[in-house]
Order: sequence, then structure tokens, then C-alpha cells
Amino acid sequence: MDTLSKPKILTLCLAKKDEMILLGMKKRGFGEGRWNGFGGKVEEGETIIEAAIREMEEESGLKAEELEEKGIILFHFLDTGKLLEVHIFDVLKYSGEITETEEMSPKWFNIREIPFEKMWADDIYWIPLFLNGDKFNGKFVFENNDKLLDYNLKTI
Ligand code: 6OG
Repeated sequence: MDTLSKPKILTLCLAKKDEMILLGMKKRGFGEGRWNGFGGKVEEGETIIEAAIREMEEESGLKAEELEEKGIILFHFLDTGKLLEVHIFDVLKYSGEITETEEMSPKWFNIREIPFEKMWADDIYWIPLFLNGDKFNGKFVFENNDKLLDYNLKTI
């Protein structure tokens, strides 16, 4: 029998403005100490889009008004067996002001100065596709949170 557990569904939202991308420094929990987009787990009774909007607002202060799904990435962590299916959204329109929260400290980065060395190891592969406006699917296999073992990624 296949012993892989069912993946958890999560969201990840990124907003662009001119030559900038909005990232947040995760201050606690999973991914602490890394820059990332904004997102989290889809809760029961909630659609993936609803979760994306809720998490974006909770973590950045911005209310997403228009979102486009750009990619789905499956992450497999071999040490814990954890499987995450992350739905990645481009936030095309938003309102509000960026706000630091208990969980995230948001900051605009020039797209030529993205701090990949302080981000998840997968980001350097798919963020260029995202910035290019491509749609993509992929799978990344991690040995543990710090070590990427294998991946595949394709534009669709
Ligand atoms: P909470 O557990 O805080 O949501 N996430 C990842 N993002 C990137 N770029 N790479 C990964 O590689 C990731 N694994 C998870 C999904 C966690 C947030 O972190 C994202 C969620 O937005 C392993 O609720």
C-alpha cells in the first residue's frame, strides 16, 4: 500500500509593482527566518481563493482584489513524510497598506535583488517563471527544511 499521506493544501500570494516584488520575513512558525510570499493552510469550509485572500490580509495588511493562479507546487519532505500542495497566486490588484504583523514583516524588493539565499531553496527555480508571467507546475523533494534533493518544474 502507498503510505504517502494526503497533501495539505496551502496558498502563497505574491504581489508585483513596477520592478518590485513584495516579500515577507516570516517571524515565527514554519519557514521562520526566510523571506517568502504570503499564505498558509486552507481551512475547512473555505475555498483555496478565500484562503489566499484571508492569509494575504492577515500577513501583509493588503486586501487582494484580483488574483490569478500561476502554479501548483508539491513539496515532499522526506524526513517527516510531510506533503504540501502549494497554490501560487499573482495578486494583480490590491487595496490597503502593507503592515507588519506578528507573523510577517513585509518589504518590497527590486526584482534584481531578491534575497534567494534567505528563502526556501525552491524559490530560485520558480520565481523567475512567476516574474515572467508563466504558469507552471512542479514537485520539489526536500531531505529536510534546509536541503533540496530533487525537483521537476515545467511551464504549462
Ligand atoms: P503556514 O504554515 O505559515 O504557511 N511554503 C513554501 N513556500 C516556498 N516558497 N517554498 C517552500 O518550500 C514552501 N513550503 C511552504 C506555503 C506556510 C507558508 O509557506 C509556504 C505557505 O504560504 C518548501 O500557515
